[in-house]
Amino acid sequence: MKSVNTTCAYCGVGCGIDIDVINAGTRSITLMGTESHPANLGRLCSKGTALGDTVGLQDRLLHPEVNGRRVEWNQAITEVAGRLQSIIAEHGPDSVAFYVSGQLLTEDYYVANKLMKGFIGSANIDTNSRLCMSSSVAGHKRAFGSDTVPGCYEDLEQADLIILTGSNTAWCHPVVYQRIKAAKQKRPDLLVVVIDPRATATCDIADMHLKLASGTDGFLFNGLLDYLSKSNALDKAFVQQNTQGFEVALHAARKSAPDIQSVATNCNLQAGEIAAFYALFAATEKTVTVYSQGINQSSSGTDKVNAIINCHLATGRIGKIGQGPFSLTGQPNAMGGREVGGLANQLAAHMDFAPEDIDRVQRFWDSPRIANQPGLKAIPLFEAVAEGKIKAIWIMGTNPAVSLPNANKVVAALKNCENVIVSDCVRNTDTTALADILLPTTGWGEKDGTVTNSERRISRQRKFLSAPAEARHDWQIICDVAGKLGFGQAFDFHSPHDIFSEHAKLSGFENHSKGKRRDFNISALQSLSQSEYEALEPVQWPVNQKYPKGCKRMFQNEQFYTPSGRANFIPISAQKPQAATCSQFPFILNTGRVRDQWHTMTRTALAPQLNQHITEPFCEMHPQDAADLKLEDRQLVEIASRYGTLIVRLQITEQQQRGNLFIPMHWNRQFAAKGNIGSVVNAITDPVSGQPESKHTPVSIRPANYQWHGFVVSRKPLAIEAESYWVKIQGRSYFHYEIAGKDAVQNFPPWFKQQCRQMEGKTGEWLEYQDCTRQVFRGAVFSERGMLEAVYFLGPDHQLPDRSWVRELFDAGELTDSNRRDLLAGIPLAGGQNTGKTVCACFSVGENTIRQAIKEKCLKSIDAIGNHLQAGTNCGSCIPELKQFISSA
Ligand SMILES: Nc1nc2c(c(=O)[nH]1)N[C@H]1C(S)=C(S)[C@@H](COP(=O)(O)OP(=O)(O)OC[C@H]3O[C@@H](n4cnc5c(=O)[nH]c(N)nc54)[C@H](O)[C@@H]3O)O[C@H]1N2
Ligand SMILES: Nc1nc2c(c(=O)[nH]1)N[C@H]1C(S)=C(S)[C@@H](COP(=O)(O)OP(=O)(O)OC[C@H]3O[C@@H](n4cnc5c(=O)[nH]c(N)nc54)[C@H](O)[C@@H]3O)O[C@H]1N2
Ligand code: SF4
Ligand SMILES: [Mo]
Repeated sequence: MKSVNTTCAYCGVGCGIDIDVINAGTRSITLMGTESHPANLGRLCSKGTALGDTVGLQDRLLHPEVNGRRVEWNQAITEVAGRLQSIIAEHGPDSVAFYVSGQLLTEDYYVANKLMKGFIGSANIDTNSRLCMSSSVAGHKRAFGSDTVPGCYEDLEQADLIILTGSNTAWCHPVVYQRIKAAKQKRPDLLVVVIDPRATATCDIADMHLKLASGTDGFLFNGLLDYLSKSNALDKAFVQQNTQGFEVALHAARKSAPDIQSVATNCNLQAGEIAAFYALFAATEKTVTVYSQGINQSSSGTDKVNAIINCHLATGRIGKIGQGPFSLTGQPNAMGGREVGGLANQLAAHMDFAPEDIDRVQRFWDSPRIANQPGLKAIPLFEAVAEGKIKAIWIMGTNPAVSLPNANKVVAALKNCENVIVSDCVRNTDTTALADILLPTTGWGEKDGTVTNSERRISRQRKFLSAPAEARHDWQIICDVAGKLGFGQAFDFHSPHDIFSEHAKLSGFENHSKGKRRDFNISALQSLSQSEYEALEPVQWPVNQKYPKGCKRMFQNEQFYTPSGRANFIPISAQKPQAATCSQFPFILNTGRVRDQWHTMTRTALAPQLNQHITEPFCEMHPQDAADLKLEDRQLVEIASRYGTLIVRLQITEQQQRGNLFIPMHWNRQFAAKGNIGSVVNAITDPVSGQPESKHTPVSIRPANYQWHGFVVSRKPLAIEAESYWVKIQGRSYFHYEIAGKDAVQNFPPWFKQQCRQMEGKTGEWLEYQDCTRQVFRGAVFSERGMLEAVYFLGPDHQLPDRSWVRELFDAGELTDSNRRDLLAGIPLAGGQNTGKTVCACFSVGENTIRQAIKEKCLKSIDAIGNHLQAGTNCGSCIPELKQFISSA
């Protein structure tokens, strides 16, 4: 058995993974982190570890469909090209659009961009990176004249101070977090400051947590710039020789942050904690400031990025070991997408719409026409679909019906549009439900190509499984459509290698002249042979004559990509978020991620062990706010904004600050009745980058009144449309549903019984328990073979038995008589164990098991828990929770 080395399908850390295919027929694999990959050095997080459970064929889109009918590929391609062609002929190139994704491989992305901009001749191609990295891109370009991430992961290990702002690193970039944590353990002098309106798992390693008011980082960093100047902490020589615009920026900073007290007022922090943070920054040369969506997803995200960069330029802390601003990218190929020009305001190879760039790219592509101005960014692009100005949209590798703000409007727009083309590897998503044409793509493990991680490192994704049924590679589908449109010659690519070579060549094309150099240059890779491309080792761009082996750190020579070669200070007038709370919508809704799910769950929800840590969409709220509104922990609540509503379970926690709520972004119509976060999030955007403010929506919250609550566990999936609240959770041998109903509880069993009758067979058996006065109902169905097939538990409120032991009965096989009695009693009377919510996803260890072991065996450390139960010994993501259990014991 030969291992295949590839890169993880998920986050921008870009971990290397070694795969062993156990059985290609059943698609069974084992995997481990690649020891030699510079991003992870053998580590993986819970999501990477569970990738093997996501490569099955369950839920895959396997055949092309047009208007709901299965068709041959040739017909699907003809249909796509035909529709595009006739719309373009009648309404011009700007009447069609592509909406693509940072989860496409660079090669897929390159041809999509080339087709739209260079051959269709419109720049109406935008990407979900608009919702993710576009403020960072815009901030980099304003400061450096290029979209350059200066540093590398090693800088985090070499720093003396790491500031994590707007980043829940522990859950979203877990392997980077593990590296920071390991460095801190080795060298306790390495200090970590977390800046976040809520306490997160990342705070576990924080020496200081600034729990600032939502959206106020601009004030904090403007105040820091002023402080650095007043306390003589500037690198004056660097500022003078390598930058421009310092005085104006300082003046602007002082205007919005005249003193620490005013920063404290705006950020709702103590003056003392701000002073301590400023003093730490001023005193620590080796400082890295890491930022992610808490900064980018804001109506002034670009300004916040520049407020941070300003402080690094003022202290000369950039391009040096252990120093620099560091934008952590989200998706596996967020960076690759920027390199090929996937955003509507970029061209290709880090070129823009300057006349000489347009000319250069057109000559290189030898294209008949080329877009000569930026296209529509994601939010206005979907508005144009709603208005009927865009008449055909091709969506690839993203799920906008869930992930765009004001998603109800997006859904309505796509419903109205007659030409919605969706390329996806998964059959049922909220977006595929709206498609007129469905194109089945290969997925992770079946495709070949490259991705670029947060530290500019290009790694190969390699295929280890064959494409199932009729699935095709994204690049092939795009090239086929291009061919049908008459552009066959320019899209005559036979492999990802062909495309990569052209992409690499373009990056070096006329990229030498002084003052006009571009940062992105991988021209040294343009002549790789097919086998060299196959064997390509992870390498950080630029990779050119000067850096044939790649380059760890940019700006070491203190030269930037502006015409003058100097970096720009940007004057920032700090802004509060655009939408303010009001009496109707008095709470601020913050949204983001949880540890074990990836975005809209199309893949992570297939992995049973990733569905156990957090099973339902929830809303975090401060205890005092909950007390004021008389809301109870775990009750169902309705959240409403100007845009829409959703229903989630309340989670009362001190981690939240007063007036703020937090709901994860993941759940949608495939997994929950009313959990789609996009339907409430406001579509307000940053004026420079166009990135939506997904972290700040004014909302209201009230109890969602249900007559009864319950849960069902079944060996087979059930249809439960009858109930107005449901959440679906997939386990290894069962499907678990949380449900609640508004009408009489007696109405519940019919649909359930109907479906169970088939499971029962002829000689199966029903057990039922009814207590009409207490409104408690339980039931179980056993098959002819005595196997437990389905159970339900209903009650008048959400205080129901623990689910873990019930689910374990499904894994157990045949049940004993006492198991049966337990089921009716609603508790494990004898012998059974409530392991509780799964905390360690890697080894499936539950909360109750851990708490019990801590108590009974007097476990006092993470190591002791690890030795005893294995929990926390693989990816380590659960360690913050384990610590809480120890301290509460
Ligand atoms: N488990 C998991 N990991 C992922 C992903 C996933 O879906 N699941 N997605 C990947 C992708 S595409 C991305 S973009 C990254 C995102 O990675 P992160 O940006 O780390 O993740 P988020 O949870 O979106 O938001 C980060 C934090 O910003 C905080 N925040 C909100 N408002 C503010 C503010 O005004 N100021 C500050 N300083 N902080 C604020 C939130 O409370 C939250 O804790 O994660 C990647 N990794
Ligand atoms: N409220 C709120 N909304 C947010 C955010 C937030 O923090 N809060 N974050 C935003 C951010 S940062 C991001 S990145 C977006 C992510 O949002 P999306 O991009 O919409 O989320 P995904 O679930 O990753 O969607 C990827 C889709 O591509 C499919 N897919 C996987 N592999 C392939 C492939 O190889 N080819 C093709 N064609 N399809 C494939 C998957 O099945 C899935 O349907 O969400 C944004 N929306
Ligand atoms: S840290 Fe990111 S890239 Fe690494 S294994 Fe986890 S999800 Fe995959
Ligand atoms: Mo993202």
